[in-house]
Amino acid sequence: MNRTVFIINGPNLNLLGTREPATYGHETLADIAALCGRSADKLGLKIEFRQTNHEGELLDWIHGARNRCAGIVINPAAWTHTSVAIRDALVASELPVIEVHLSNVHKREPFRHLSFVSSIAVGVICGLGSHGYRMALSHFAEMFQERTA
Ligand code: CA2
Repeated sequence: MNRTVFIINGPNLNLLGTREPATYGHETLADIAALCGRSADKLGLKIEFRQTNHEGELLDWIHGARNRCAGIVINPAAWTHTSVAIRDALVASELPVIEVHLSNVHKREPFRHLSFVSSIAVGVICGLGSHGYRMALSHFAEMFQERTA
C-alpha cells in the first residue's frame, strides 16, 4: 500500500526561525522537515516535504500528488484564509487532508479564524507548534493501518 504523505507549506514559512519567534518559535522549516523525517521513519511512512511562496506552484503540486501520495498534510499559511483555489485543488486530489498551523489561529486576529480548508479536511491541528506536524503523521499512520487491517 502507498504510505507516502505529502507535507506542503505555504508562503513565508521559509522565514521560520529567523523572525517572529514569539509567534512561530525558534525552529526553522529545515528543523521541522527533519523532525517529520524522523517521525515518518518510526511510523513506517514515507514523506515529501516542500514549501513555496507561489500559489500556482502549490496548486500544481497538489494536482500531481493525486496518483503518487496517500495523504496530504498542509500548512497553507496565509492562503488558508484567502484561497478557494487551494481548497478546490485539495478536493480534486481526492486525498485525505490534515490542516496544520503552528500558532493557535483562533487566539489571533479575526481574519485568521476563517479557513477555506478546514471544512474539507479530515482534521485541523493548531497552536501546538511543530508537534502538530508529528501528530498529523501519527494520525495518517493509524488511518493507513486501519485500511490494511
Ligand atoms: O500558524 C501558522 O502556521 C500559520 O499558518 C502561519 C501563517 C499565518 O498567515 C497563518 O495565519 C497561521 C504565516 C506564516 C509566516 O511565517 C513567518 C515565519 C517567520 C517570520 C515571518 C513569517
